Amino acid sequence: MSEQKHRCGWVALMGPPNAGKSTLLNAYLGQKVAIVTSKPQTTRNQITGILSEPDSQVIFMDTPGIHKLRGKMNRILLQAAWQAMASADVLVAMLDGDLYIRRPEFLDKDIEPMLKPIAEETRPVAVVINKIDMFADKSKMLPLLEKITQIWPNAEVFPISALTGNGLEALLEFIKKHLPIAPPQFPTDQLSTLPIRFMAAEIIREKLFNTLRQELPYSTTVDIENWEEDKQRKITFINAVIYVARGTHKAMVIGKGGQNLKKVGQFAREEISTLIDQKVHLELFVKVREDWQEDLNFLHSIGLGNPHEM
Ligand SMILES: Nc1nc2c(ncn2[C@@H]2O[C@H](COP(=O)(O)OP(=O)(O)OP(=O)(O)O)[C@@H](O)[C@H]2O)c(=O)[nH]1
Ligand SMILES: [Mg+2]
Repeated sequence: MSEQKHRCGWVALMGPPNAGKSTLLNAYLGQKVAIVTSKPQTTRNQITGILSEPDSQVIFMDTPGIHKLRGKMNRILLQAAWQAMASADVLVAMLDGDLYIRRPEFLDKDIEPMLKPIAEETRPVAVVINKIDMFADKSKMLPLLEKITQIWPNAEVFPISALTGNGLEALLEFIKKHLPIAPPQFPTDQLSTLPIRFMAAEIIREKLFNTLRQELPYSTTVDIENWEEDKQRKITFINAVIYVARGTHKAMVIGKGGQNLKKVGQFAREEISTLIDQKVHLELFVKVREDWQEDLNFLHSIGLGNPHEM
């Protein structure tokens, strides 16, 4: 491909919580840059993933799910999503096809916040119906397709499964086709614009989501306090703090005989070690910080709202 034909641009992955946005990003990159859990509202930042191919560089912005919730942290999360939308060349709005086929009543509520912004959009929009692996009878999708074409006639619709990879090529073709002709903006071996220690904190947060029950993970957050590389011994020493919002949560995070914390630490250490390709010594501390979700300075200090300034 000649240099003049090279395309490069920004793509916003948006949609309601749990639709599979982060899963799609990881699928395109063939590597995990965004954490994924079965619980909604996992992503808390704008996560970038850079897909470099000979003819193009697609810079994806994975975003927190768009939903209506109060509180300072949730406002920051929504801001991250709308900011990504504002700076994108191409928009990808993702819906959980499986959910609306099982529970059609969720559709209107989920699309409501995006209804007008997307309908009035002049940039290229792909509406993605994800999780098609979950229903064998594809005709069940028809009412959903009909509704989308009606409310967003400007969008092109792509049924996909981010999990199995079905439909991903067609969607990527659409994205690439609509990117501006431009040289790569990042080195072609760079996977994300996020600092590695932010990614490590995210990995720990994912393990908290997987290990802790019910609502508890939502009131936790992770901050890397210390990161030191012993170049001679080829070990990275990491101290991370898990913040909880209440004293009672502390014991729950630690678990009986420390079993939860041990599990989180072990899984996170393995994954961070793979990420940085080095042995990792990880120490986790649990601290109570009441109302951390309402403390803007604290939220900023741990990279929420402005992850690039961590
Ligand atoms: N069956 C099926 N499950 C999927 C698919 N894509 C994602 N999932 C699952 O859906 C859940 C949510 O996926 P995420 O990628 O975390 O969703 P998200 O949109 O990033 O969610 P938030 O960050 O919370 O907004 C996870 O359990 C995924 O494994 C798919 O194509 N098929
Ligand atoms: Mg996500």
